[in-house]
Amino acid sequence: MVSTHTTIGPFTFDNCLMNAAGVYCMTREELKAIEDSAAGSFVTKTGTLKERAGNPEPRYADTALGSINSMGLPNKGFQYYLDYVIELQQEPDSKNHFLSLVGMSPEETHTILKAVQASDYQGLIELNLSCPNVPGKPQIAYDFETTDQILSEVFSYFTKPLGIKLPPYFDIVHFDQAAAIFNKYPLTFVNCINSIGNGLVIEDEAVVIKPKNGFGGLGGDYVKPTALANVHAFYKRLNPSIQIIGTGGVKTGRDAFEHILCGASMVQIGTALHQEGPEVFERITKELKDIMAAKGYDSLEDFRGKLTYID
Ligand code: IRO
Repeated sequence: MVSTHTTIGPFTFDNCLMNAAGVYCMTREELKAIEDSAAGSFVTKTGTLKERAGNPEPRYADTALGSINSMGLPNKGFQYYLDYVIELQQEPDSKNHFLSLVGMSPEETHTILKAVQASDYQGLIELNLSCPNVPGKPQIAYDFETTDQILSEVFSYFTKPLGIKLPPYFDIVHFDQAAAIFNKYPLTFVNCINSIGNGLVIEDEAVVIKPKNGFGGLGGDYVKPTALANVHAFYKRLNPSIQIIGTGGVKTGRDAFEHILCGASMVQIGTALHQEGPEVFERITKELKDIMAAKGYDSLEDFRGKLTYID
């Protein structure tokens, strides 16, 4: 009776929960484990034009309140992930997928997207405009002019369903300015949020990750209120044709429920998936369904975006 079925653009998903890019998605083996789990979909590790080794280890640490990472965009090159999602889409019972991509420059991004446009891939694309961890490369979507330029160019040739992964914004004016840019383009979705960039976690007298003297992207409990604010801010500002994927601080069914209440159509799990493995999807799906059943909700449509305010 209670269903967590959802849709993004023209695609349907039996479950609204899936991995967040970067977690459990580096290799075919990891992606297959998500495909075979209770998750409704998977997103690949962000693929660049060429394979990358990423930053020196240790570069990911679980902490009491979440995680910190400075992976530095290690990946097998976009073609590896493109080949795998094309292979899977030929299987009859395959889920629909998200291919995460970005270039090390706008030119590289266009080279990659033109290859994806020309390929047989029929699924969704998530353009990552928010990696906080490549030394010398700022988070693209904090630069509104560059973001506008990239999207303008992308949509001059790209016609497949594409969304963008956003960094968290922290100012109402920035929500307004970013939304005004995104509303100019036929985006299928925005995904809020990537990690909160450049935090610093200390144990005893030392940092816990090696790159950038310990600075890294925060995930988990630290980020949930910021994630919910971004989901809801964009839900309220974007054209209704642009759906929201909610990511940040989801470790229980209640957390997923809150993301949906703020307007999310799909909910991604990063830190908790890293800590628990793919079985996390079964647990959180059950917790979400229990909350829905207790409230008399049969589907996500019954409560999506219906956050109430104090008069
Ligand atoms: O360091 C990473 O690989 C990384 C990426 I591309 C990202 O988008 N977000 C993140 O926290 N880490």
